[in-house]
Amino acid sequence: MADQKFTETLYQGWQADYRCDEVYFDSATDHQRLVIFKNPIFGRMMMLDGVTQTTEADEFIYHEMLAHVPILAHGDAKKVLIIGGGDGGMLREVLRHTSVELCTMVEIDPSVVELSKQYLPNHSAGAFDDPRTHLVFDDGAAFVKNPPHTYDVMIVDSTDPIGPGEVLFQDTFYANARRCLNPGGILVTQNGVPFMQPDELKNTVTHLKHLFADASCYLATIPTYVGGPMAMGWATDNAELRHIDLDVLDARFKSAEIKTRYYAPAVHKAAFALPGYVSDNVG
Ligand code: AG3
Repeated sequence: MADQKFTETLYQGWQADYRCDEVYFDSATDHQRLVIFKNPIFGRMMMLDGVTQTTEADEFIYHEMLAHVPILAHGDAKKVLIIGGGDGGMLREVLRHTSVELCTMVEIDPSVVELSKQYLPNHSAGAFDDPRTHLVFDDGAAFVKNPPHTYDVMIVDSTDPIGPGEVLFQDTFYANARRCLNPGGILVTQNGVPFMQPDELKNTVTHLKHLFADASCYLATIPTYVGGPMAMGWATDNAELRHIDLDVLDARFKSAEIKTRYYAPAVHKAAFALPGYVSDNVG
């Protein structure tokens, strides 16, 4: 079994092989092929349709940066909406904020939630049982057409724009997403690795700029999203929120009393500094 491997097939011309020491699940759900296995470096990891989604070892970077950056920039987020995020890692990070009163999570594939609870229990770490959690099984693109609430922060924790995730990168989705937000609300999105997927970032930010007063992206380096830092899309009508002072973030982070391993106020600030090859795609 030791020389078994799973190959990530996201990119043409470059593949990453992950050694597999144990397979926990490998089968098609109603929406996609879902694999959960163990790798010696990354621990248990999940692939959907041949693309690495999350691993025990590096998930903290992605989840901390997509949750705490918008919530702490906002400063008073009470209602949060997550689109996707079936593994529960984003829900866990959002609910660390005691100021959050409701977190609605909309996942298209119930099997992702079920299997993550079973094989990746540290991702959700009990978050699905939190009374503030409102779990909905639906297509995120359909949900945002007629949401039951409006939200202060919306996090799109999606797959790449292939298969079920494709609609979450289209302008109708972003236009509906904007209507889900309260005034001054913030939308953040998983936007791929810009060195490898420059068009994905360009397309999203172009759409977002038509809809919001301020749109850009910020960066975080996640080892299994190979090829350089990942871009996280950022959109809001309050242009000041991208430039919050460090001492304000410091104070908010301290009073939130959250323990993190990647997020820190200085990292938050630095994440918005974009190298030229990235800012070229952001305009
Ligand atoms: N979903 C984002 C996976 C993106 C991988 N894409 C890539 N490497 N370009 C993560 C789900 C974690 N909750």
